Amino acid sequence: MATAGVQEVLPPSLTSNSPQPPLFDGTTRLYTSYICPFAQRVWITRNYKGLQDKIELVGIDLQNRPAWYKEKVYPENKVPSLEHNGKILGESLDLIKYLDANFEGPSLIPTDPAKEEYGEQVIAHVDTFTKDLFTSLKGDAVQQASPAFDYLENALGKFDDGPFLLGQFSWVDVAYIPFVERFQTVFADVFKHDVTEGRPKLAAWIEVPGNLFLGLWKLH
Ligand SMILES: N[C@@H](CCC(=O)N[C@@H](CS)C(=O)NCC(=O)O)C(=O)O
Repeated sequence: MATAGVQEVLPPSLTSNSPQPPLFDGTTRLYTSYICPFAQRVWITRNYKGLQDKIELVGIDLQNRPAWYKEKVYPENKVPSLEHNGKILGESLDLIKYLDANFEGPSLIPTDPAKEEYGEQVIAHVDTFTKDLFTSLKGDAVQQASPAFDYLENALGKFDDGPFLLGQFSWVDVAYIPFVERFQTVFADVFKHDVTEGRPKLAAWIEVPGNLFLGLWKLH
């Protein structure tokens, strides 16, 4: 894995006062917020594939967004977005696949049809998963979040050729890990609850990608 242990100096996040970087000058840019879990999916993909020198990070301060971002770059006004080949593309899950298909580096999409199919199924669940976790915070969080974490524990048992959701590391792990890492921290800090307790596969899974990738967004 190309990126373990590499610490990148992150460019400062641009604010409403910041001039717009050149657009469509041939540079590939990932417009991002370093703390956004959706954007982190694409950031992980970029780094896993070893594309740090090919894709420039442009940090955006979401609390004090530059007007040019919505007006000139990405009308949806969200991060992440990717500037590539004269176009701006969005949506984190689409961008993982786009980077995988259009750039060099190890692939994140398995070729085994059984893994491909199961991957699509687990990806189709990710929005429900994150919604359920956010909703749980409004009630008895530990109890209400339990089925979501059980879902992952169960999914992790499907392939046994590695600790990841499809056995081998894939885009499915990338889709989940920024959210799981966050909720694990919130549950530990706020509710004094370890979400990996009684979930050995989840514990092993969090440890591996966690060690590999958490450094990406804990540097600033
Ligand atoms: N479905 C989008 C969601 C992206 C998203 O909601 N990003 C948040 C930051 S974490 C954002 O840009 N929010 C700004 C806004 O909604 O105005 C994706 O997967 O890329």
